Amino acid sequence: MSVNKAGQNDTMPVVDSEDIAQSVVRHLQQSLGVELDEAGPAEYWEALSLVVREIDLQRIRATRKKEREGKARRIYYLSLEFLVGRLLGNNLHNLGIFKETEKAMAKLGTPLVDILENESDPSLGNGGLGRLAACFMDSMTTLDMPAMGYGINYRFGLFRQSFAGGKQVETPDGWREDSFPWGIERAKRKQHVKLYGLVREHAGKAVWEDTQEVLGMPWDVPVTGYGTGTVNTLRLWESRAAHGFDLNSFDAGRYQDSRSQEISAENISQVLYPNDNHPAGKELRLIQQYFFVACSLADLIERYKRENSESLKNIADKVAIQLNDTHPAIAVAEFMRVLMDEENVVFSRALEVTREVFAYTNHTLLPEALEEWPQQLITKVLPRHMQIIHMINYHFLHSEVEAVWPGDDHMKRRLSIIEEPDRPGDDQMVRMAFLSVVGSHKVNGVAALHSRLVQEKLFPEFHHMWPEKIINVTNGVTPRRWLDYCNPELAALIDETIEGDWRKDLYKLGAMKAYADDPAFQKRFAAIKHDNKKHLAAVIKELCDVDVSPDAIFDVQIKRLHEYKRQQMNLLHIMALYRRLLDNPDLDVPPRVFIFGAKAAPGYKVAKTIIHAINRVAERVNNDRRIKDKLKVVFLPNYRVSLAEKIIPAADVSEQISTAGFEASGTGNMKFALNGALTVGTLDGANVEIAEEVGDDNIFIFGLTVEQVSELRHRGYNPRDIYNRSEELRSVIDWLDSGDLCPEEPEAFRPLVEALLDQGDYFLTMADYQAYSDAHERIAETWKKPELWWKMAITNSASMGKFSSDRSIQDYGKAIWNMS
Ligand code: GL9
Repeated sequence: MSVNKAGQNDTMPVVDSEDIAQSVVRHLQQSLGVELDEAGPAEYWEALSLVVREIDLQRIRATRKKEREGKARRIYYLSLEFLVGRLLGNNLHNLGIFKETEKAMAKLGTPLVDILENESDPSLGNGGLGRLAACFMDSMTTLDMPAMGYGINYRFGLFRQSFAGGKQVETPDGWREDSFPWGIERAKRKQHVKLYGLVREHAGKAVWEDTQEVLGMPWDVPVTGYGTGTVNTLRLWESRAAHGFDLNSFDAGRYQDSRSQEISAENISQVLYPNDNHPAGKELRLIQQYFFVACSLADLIERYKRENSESLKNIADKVAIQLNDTHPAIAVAEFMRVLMDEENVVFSRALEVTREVFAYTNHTLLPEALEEWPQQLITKVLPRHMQIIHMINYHFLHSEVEAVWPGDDHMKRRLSIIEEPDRPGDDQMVRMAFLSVVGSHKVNGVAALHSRLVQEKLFPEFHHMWPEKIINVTNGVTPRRWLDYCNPELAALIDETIEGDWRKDLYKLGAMKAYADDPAFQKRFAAIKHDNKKHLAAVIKELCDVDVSPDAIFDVQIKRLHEYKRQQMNLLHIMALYRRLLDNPDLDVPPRVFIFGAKAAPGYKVAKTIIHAINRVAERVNNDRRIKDKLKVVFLPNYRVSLAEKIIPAADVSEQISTAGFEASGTGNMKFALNGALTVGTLDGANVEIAEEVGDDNIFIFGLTVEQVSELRHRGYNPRDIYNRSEELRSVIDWLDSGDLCPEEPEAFRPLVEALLDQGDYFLTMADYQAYSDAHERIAETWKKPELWWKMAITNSASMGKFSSDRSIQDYGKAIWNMS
């Protein structure tokens, strides 16, 4: 019997490789009906997942029992996205049985690494916001908080991306067609959701009737924590037709109708909308939002009643609900509806309770990202909710706004949850962010700078009315997935070097600073990076068929493709480097590999143009022998969590180059620094705090600050002036525009050129270009001094204590959820 690293406690039977091997064989034969000699890595993956699931389920029962007996407030995290990534390897790490499982599988003759590659990523999110939700579930569980995540079990996650002639092609991600042993259907907890219909008054009470009904079936995914017996649940709802066929219409002529009704009910959980920082505005999306909110609130209220009392008047003592962005904002109206219509609570008390229960996290300042729904649409789909929103708005404007700005109708119009139309007759829009602020006791931004801008620019009037309401909780990432699991060699080196378990307390990494200068330690740190780069080089070869050397600088930008993130600035600089090398092939510069990974929203034209342009430049550069391998460019297709896990440990340089004021936080920035990459970045989002933690000497900061951005806009800015002045920029933009890179479609890159030169360069790519290029010069100079480079890299990793999602969750606990 071996003792596990995670210090398993009494709820965890100690398991060794022999136990694991036996359980795997048992599941192969008895659960899957596969003989040992028929089993390949895919069968082993499934059997091993069932072994882990068995442990998870045992612990879930123990956790629930403990929670029922405990007095603690439960946290419900409502999110349309949970980008959980692959679960088997991560769960093995969290349970502390990774090493024993490696041995077990070696005995059975198939290496664990090969087995783990058989899991498809559940891509139930678009990017940072969804991944944050997954990191938070990991941390809440690790911290033994009674917590539950609620979301949607999409049949199709984020689309799969491939390239044709360098252009993005999207195909559906039918991830559940592969088996998903982690999801457990819980029919006993199904819910019924009403939609459409009308509101009538019966005996002075509003009654919502003539509705259509949809069934919500919960799928539970266990969430393991690290070094604890606690296993929490992520409950994902799937929609189904409530009654199968409508029997009344089940006659020959109307058969078609009854089928189509069933299909439309199931459509609700069919597909994740692929938008980043831009709402789709579709009726089905509103229905998705309401569907999962209604199921989740009904479910948590049922639990509250089972465990506490039939009356909901003290529910806030036991329940905290966090809204992950405005996507679940309709929950405010739904909770009010349940309290008023089903529990007979009067309006004013219902609003008090709602505010005590709810809190809202804002994740973006982009004006186009702030969700608004036409009043008419809400009235059609959710007539009672629209009435309730009017009631909330009336109370808010006429007693709360009135108290602060008496008689000020202008202010009432500005702050109204229901926007006045610009022109009479236009649709009135419901501002979901305002509903969220008004319905919550706390609102938080996701990095210090972002939260300040939320207070000062986004919601200044709310901040004036309620100076305590808007606060900051800086994002974080789980060190379990983003160091322990994805970079095991570095994790082992750290274990050998410092005292205590950094997996549970990331500040402990600070002790590594003492080794930043140590040549022996530097050598080992650098060797691990080199090893990781070799692995990534093999992945690049496989996916892009490009040879890259692990001795080159690996410079990485992986994130959604968006103009504010400025992949186009990176591209312009690469094109310039290439031209410099063509002018002088013996230029004394370190060899560099620029690595991209990004999906563009299918309807976002300029973003797709940028992908196309990067791919075309890559093709040209990679096939040019004149530059002697000093420059390579690769765009890895289908960027997703499992690819990030391979890229991040291998990065030397982390590109975090958004226009200041646009990236709310970023979380990739934290993952890179944790794994010893140096950041080239603007003073935006959490970069500001990363710079504070690592010190100005250990990061390459460049570019305009938030203040300078608004000053420049104010003064008036013409990107053409910069184009005219800069020979280098002119030459690369003209090249892009010349048709040379895409002869079969010479206008292909026009939308990008226009955005940069003719449409005002809203994201100030031209304005920041020179500073960016200079920062890269500094990077190249630093690379030439390895002792300095590795000192900086080690210092970065050692300084990431603050950016553990455990710290974020503790902040939420104290400042928002009132946990002792
Ligand atoms: C985002 C912000 O843009 C990021 O800066 C932030 O780190 C994350 C998490 O707080 O939230 N908001 C947002 O809409 N997205 C974010 O990543 N977009 C996606 O998730 C696609």
